[in-house]
Amino acid sequence: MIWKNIITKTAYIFFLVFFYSCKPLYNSEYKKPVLVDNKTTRLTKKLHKKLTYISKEGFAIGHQDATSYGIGWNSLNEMNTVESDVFEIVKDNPAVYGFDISKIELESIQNLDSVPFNAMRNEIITAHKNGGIITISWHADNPTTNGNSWDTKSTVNNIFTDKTIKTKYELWIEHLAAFIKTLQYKGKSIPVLFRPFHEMNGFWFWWGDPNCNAIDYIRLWRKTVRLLRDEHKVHNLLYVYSPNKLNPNDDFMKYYPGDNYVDILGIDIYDFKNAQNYIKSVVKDLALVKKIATSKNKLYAFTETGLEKIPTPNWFTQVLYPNIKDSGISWILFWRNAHLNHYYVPHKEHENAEDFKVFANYPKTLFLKDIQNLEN
Ligand code: BMA
Repeated sequence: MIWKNIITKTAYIFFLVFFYSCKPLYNSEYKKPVLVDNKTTRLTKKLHKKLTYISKEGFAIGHQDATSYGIGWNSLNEMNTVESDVFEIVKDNPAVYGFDISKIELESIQNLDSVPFNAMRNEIITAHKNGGIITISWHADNPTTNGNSWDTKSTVNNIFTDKTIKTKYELWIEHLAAFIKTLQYKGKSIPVLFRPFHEMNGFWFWWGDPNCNAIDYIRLWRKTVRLLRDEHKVHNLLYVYSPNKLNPNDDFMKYYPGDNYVDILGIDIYDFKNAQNYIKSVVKDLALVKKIATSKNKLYAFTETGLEKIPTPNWFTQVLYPNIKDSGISWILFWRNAHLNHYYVPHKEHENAEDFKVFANYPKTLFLKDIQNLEN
């Protein structure tokens, strides 16, 4: 009898130890999401979980083309010693690395901003290896005119009604899938936050309002997901839907492709040298995105932002931070540091460099070192 008790007790203790050691690092509030791809890879599911955990602690800081080039340097230059403009200031890299695969559809060797795809692939692998998160946007060309993303001549309907354009678009997705499939580390696909056809409520892209109506947009999005997921068996993507800042008559959901086609909601909002307007949009739009995303058990993010050349003193600590600190976003992405007339993260000599450092020291702003040891 005594032995039986001891055995039962020991088994119980074993069970408890086993149960607690299996308990995920993430808090118990983590509700298993329904993802767009039910064949999504284990690492992609983990990325989703990691983002959930991050959003409870603060938000991951991202920079577009962070490691490709910056002010006064380019990674292609053999003499280059700079890791990223973020690193130059805060001695840490961003947690989120943004890339754009414009021109991959044409099998071009480099993207619209002259980043060679081979270099991009290496940067993606390194970022992932170091525990960073990858997000990819796609400034796709216009399949009807062969103009770029800003060629607004109507084209989306042609993808469904014109056989030549349809075939061409499908081939483009084949090229895109082929690139995504090369993003591998230790034999496993690198998870990617894929953010195609962004800012569709703006007038500047061929997939945007009024150049493409909501019905066509949704058809295009769904077709793209189906081609990647079902035909090309790409299973390492989380799909991110990100309209631009909402103008008074805009409806965030007007172009929404549906819960089964979107994993994460986002929004792009820029400060066009009007802090009051920017703050108003940030507060109002992020609250709305939060409300919608939460009701759908989806994550949400501030998918693009910045103030070009950052002329406003203490912009990061006084304009941006107080208005996002309790927003619940998973990440925020500053746009690219292209050259001295187009950059969104301060360079070393910039008057806001110190302010960015202070911003980076706040507990909620998570850079690479803050997230790299979270289970990957
Ligand atoms: C825009 C600008 C362009 C760039 C494009 C794609 O916002 O930065 O110069 O070509 O993004 O990265």
